[in-house]
Amino acid sequence: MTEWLGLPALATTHGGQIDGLIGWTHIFMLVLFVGWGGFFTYCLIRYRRSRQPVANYTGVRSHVSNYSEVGVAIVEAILLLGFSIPLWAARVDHIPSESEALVVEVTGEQFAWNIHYAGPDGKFGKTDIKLLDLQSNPLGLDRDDPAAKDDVTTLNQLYLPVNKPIIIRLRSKDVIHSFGVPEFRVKQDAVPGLTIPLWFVPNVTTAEMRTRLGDAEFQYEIACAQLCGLGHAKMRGFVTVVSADEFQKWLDDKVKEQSAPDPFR
Ligand SMILES: [Cu+2]
Repeated sequence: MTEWLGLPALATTHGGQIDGLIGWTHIFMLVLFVGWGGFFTYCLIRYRRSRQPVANYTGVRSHVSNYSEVGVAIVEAILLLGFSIPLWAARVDHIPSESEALVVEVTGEQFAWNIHYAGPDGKFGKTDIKLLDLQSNPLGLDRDDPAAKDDVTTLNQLYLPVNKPIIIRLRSKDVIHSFGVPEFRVKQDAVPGLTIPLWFVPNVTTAEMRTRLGDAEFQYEIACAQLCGLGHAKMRGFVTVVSADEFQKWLDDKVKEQSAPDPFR
């Protein structure tokens, strides 16, 4: 219904509502544009100098402009109260419970996305700034913490199961970044010192999207949506949406790979 907007393909359950709102706002703005434009043109011609050489001291007597302004205000109130606020409330107020969702911590830094999964125990291990190492341990994860043993971290690779609520806990290590995935219709600033949750339900796997778009190379991309420094344009992450089974297998493999004792320690 909103194809005429030319938005990126849609891949989350709530995205249709956002597109609908964008669509209605465009239609309404078009009506306003034509209305005001027409009125402006009418005034230019009707009150041109040759026809109206002397100012009219009584002014407009009709109330049409009052009524039309009230009409505009009503439509705006409907868009705001009927569409925008409920949609916003669903994003920020009705976050699904963590037991039925997958929680992933995403930490932005100049210029990469660090992804952190809690692993099979569902508990995120402790992190400590003293353990931070840009190459080997960019999150400062304390592998001696029992909860950290099965944690999985990746750089710029976010794997997600399809049709499951995903809660992202968004953070930043340095400056303000912004986590944006256009196909998911989500965008949220990552602010140093804050942990900001955002959630969505991806409903199209990467493979399905590749067939749908006829593009075998297609990737969901995390684009940093705040100018965050010189490497901002390179700050890309990739999201791979897979079936629940494939996700489990990927996670198990990663757990095995990353919890193996480090021979260099
Ligand atoms: Cu950034």
